[in-house]
Amino acid sequence: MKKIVNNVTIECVSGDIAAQKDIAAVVNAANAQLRIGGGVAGALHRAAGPGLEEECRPLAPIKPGEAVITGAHNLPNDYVIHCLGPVYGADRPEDKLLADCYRNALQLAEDSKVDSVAFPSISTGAFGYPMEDAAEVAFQTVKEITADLKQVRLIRFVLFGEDALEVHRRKMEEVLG
Ligand code: AR6
Repeated sequence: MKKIVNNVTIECVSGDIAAQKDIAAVVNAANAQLRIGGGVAGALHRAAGPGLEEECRPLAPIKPGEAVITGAHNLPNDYVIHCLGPVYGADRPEDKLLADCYRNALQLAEDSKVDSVAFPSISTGAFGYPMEDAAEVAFQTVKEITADLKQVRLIRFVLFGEDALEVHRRKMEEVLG
């Protein structure tokens, strides 16, 4: 499913964030220490190899809502953008912190002249953010920012499984029309 807003294509697919061969920058749902973890952080670090953790070490720790950019090592991309999402119910206000993740990640992509970015559904795994609410924040934030993007022309949401894809499809229709 695709929408075009201000000349930026926004799409949802189901798949693995570590296998997005045609995308310049993939976003990591990171931990504060930027170490290998479970979920997205596990998949990306395993596929990237140990060089990614090494490059991350001097950049850590990061705070909820922050993002940093590194090379992609053995991943089929040019960059990894690491975002620390809010822990639902603990880092507040969670909607603002989650929006900061998307905004800061896209700003780093712009600064690095990246034309395509793939996001996972940040905070909706180990960090417990209800997916429907998180998807609303994600699409609203992306919608608002499209007018300012000069480099990024494709934003892909890579969802883990058909249920997650369906939630995002519905929300995308609601928010982006
Ligand atoms: N590709 C795409 N989406 C995935 C993948 C994948 N390979 N694996 C899981 N998801 P999470 P968080 C989905 O837990 O909630 C880590 O251990 C998953 O179903 O990766 O931000 C870090 O070390 C969920 O919908 O990220 C941190 O400590 C979404 O991606 C903490 O978890 C995010 O799940 C970050 O928690």
